[in-house]
Amino acid sequence: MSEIETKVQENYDASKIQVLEGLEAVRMRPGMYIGSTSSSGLHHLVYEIVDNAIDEALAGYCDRICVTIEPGDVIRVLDNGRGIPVDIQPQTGKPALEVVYTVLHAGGKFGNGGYKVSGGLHGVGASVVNALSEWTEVRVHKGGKIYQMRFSRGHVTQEMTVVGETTHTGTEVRFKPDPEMFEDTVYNYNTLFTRMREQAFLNAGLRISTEDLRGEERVYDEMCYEGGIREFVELLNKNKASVSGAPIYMEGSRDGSTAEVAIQWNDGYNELLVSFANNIHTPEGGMHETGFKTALTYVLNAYGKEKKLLKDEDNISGDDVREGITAVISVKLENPQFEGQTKAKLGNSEIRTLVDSVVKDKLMLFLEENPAVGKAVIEKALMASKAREAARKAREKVRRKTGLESGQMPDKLQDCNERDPALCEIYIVEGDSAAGSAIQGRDSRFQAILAMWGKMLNVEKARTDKIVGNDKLYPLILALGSGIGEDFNMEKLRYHKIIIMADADVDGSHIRTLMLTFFFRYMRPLIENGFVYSAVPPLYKLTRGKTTRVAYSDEERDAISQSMRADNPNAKVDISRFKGLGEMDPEELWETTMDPEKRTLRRITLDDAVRADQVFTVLMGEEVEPRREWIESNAKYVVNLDI
Ligand code: TSJ
Repeated sequence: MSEIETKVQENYDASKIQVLEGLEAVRMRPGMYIGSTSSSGLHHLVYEIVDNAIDEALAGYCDRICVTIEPGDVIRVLDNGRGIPVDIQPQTGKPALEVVYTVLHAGGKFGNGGYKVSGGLHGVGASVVNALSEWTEVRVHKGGKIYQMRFSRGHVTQEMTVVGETTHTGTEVRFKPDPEMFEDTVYNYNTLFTRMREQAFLNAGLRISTEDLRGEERVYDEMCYEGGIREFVELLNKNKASVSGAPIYMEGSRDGSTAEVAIQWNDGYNELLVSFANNIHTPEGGMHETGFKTALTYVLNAYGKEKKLLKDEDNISGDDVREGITAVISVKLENPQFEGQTKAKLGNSEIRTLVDSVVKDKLMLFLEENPAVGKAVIEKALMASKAREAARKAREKVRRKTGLESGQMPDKLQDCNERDPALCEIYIVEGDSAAGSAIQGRDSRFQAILAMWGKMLNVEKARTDKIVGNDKLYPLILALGSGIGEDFNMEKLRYHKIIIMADADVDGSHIRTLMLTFFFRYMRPLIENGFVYSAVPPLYKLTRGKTTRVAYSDEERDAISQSMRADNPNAKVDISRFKGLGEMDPEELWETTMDPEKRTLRRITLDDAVRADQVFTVLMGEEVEPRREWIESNAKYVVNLDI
């Protein structure tokens, strides 16, 4: 309070008092204006400034924006727009430029014809950045002159001055975030780059560059996408095979709002929907997404029936039509209402109607003109629908069989005697001969063995229904007892240690990848709770006379070999490589890999599973090129997935 009073003393001009009060409020409660004073708030300052330049681009006067991180984490933003107006405003008697920078909420309220649709999370703009910066410097190129003005923590430190002449127009802003206001004032280049690239996609033809001058080497990226969100969809779908050709683009406008949608289906099974309102990401979705989904489902059902690709009784669901879809939705509207937990959900219901009608009209038209795409998409949705039905039946079958009867265990399972799941382990073993050794070598009181197939992955493709409805995984689902997917129930889990025992070679690695992918997609809580393990079988057997030892790595092999010869360096130590689990006899397997007293188990983390899922997608996908690239760059990793 006393600080404001002091300023009242200093500045007799009443309008100035108000200005100071406004920006003092920003410094008192920065979080209210920029979300937080953590790294996210720090980056938000840049977005606030860039948004102004993007508005100028939207208005059609600017096609170039440069964002630079200068040494000392000073930010510089430059555009080639008309330049912030510098004329004296009649109401305040001050240059518009000064008002923009010193009056809260002034952004966009001056000039004319400015179509204000962008805007940061809180839409407060330049004055907030000024308030939260140690210093700010603005230069405007306009009408042949260069105007400059400086500020510090919201105060004017240099009145607007002409500092030179110029032949072009544009605005240049430099600011240094105030360390008194932020927990950390170091910028992350990648964060800015990603955000700016997103903005470049959302504003077709706008050239945005990002630059980092802090390090020894200059980092520079330039983004310009003539195709706008079409190219965004292409990027998101980069390593996937399209089943619908190039991205399908639809747009339309009504009552000053516009909607743009780009979609493409790939041969995968995931749905990726990215939506924006006024260039702001809306991860919580909202009316634009709702309109899109309704229209998409409607159009594909209507089209499919009209073209006799669907039977009258077929009804493909929203989930089915969106299987494998990548979609970017971008709407621009005058008064966006952001709702939800994180204010990232669009509430304007008129936008639902707009997106709905754009997609209904334009997609129908597109499919009429591109019947091959129409057919491919309907067929895919129909497959999805059938897979979903098969999965549902498989779940039901599991549900029935794992019901009350306890004698319903699969043939391939040799169960243990113990009944308390917390004390029980199940070894999932690849191949019949390894399973045979495991069955004989195990401690049957608490160790169960489930024999699985070998080498299936080379022939199997990655359809979701082939994972879920797979006959070969069915015994596993039955043995674990917990159900899958929506029906998963931890209470019913029969073992708290699920141990994947596969060879330390490529095939073993494939098996592990499939198993982890399966657990990750359908029984994720098992991994989250740390119930899934990988057995660690030995790689080498070392023998000297009657003494035999095993090693789990090359280093250990060398160390053991040395220690076995400690008394006599010339002694002969025979080293042989275990070729596979199948070659071990039951005692060997027990002692090296299964005995809880001696074995090593590697707990599978969610990270491992995510990686496996990605590996699986790449390895099993139809696209040859990324698969080859991936194998080449990860050759070692493929062989030794988890060692
Ligand atoms: F606001 C700001 F300082 F943060 C900022 C504004 C920062 C940057 C990098 C650029 C801009 C900006 C503002 N670029 N272009 C404009 N344009 C206007 O402010 C402008 C110019 C002329 C007219 C007009 O009606 O003649 C209207 C406007 C809004």
